[in-house]
Amino acid sequence: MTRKFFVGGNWKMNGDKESIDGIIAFLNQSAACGDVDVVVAPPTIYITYVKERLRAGIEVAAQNSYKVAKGAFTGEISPAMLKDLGLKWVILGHSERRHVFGEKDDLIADKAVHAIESGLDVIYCIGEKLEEREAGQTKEVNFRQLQAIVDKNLDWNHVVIAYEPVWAIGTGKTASPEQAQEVHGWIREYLREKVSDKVSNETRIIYGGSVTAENAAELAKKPDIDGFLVGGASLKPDFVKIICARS
Ligand code: G2H
Repeated sequence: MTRKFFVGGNWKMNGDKESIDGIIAFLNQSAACGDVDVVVAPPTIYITYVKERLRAGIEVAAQNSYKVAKGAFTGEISPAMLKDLGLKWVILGHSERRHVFGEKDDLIADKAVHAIESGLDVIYCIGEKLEEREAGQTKEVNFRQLQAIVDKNLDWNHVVIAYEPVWAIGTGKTASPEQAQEVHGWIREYLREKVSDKVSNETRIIYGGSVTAENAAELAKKPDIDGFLVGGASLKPDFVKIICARS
């Protein structure tokens, strides 16, 4: 089964117009390399600025969206608004949303359902904390986070799963290719058991957590690693090497 390689750049709460111009310049100048989906997620306020300047072939994602289309929800944005701007993707359930802002599985699953019903594709993030890994709970935690959307019976054609072990995020401690592959394999088997062979075979499972130009190629060789969600390194020209990691 060949799944199209997917590389997302999650800029988190970083950037201003000047630095974003620099990122757009290296992205727009990069040569296409192979069959790869490239999606960047700027801070919400810069989405239009980025979208108007990026070359065709690079999509823009939001870093979050709410579970309803409109209403009295100060500070939130809806999938309908993202669609209105011409966006196709949203990141949901990122560990910073889960652990800094206290988002729970139910809310994230509701957001995923609403985003897909509204016409967006979802990068659905899951991952265990260090203490959970050390307590032998890696499988349990990732399966619980996954089950939240399995329960919703959603259209899996519109989901990319990002496995991001929290202990590897922004710490410089990347999961080894073997550690990442082990969990990606578990996730794929879980999808086979709980959803279907088709969804298990076709859903892209990408890795996130201190991915760099140096470690991307080895990670990309693993059979169940279908791409990356990249934070810090997506702000630098080396991001282009990560996009090309499988080429
Ligand atoms: C994980 C990742 C991007 P970083 O959060 O989603 O960030 O590559 O900086 O660890």
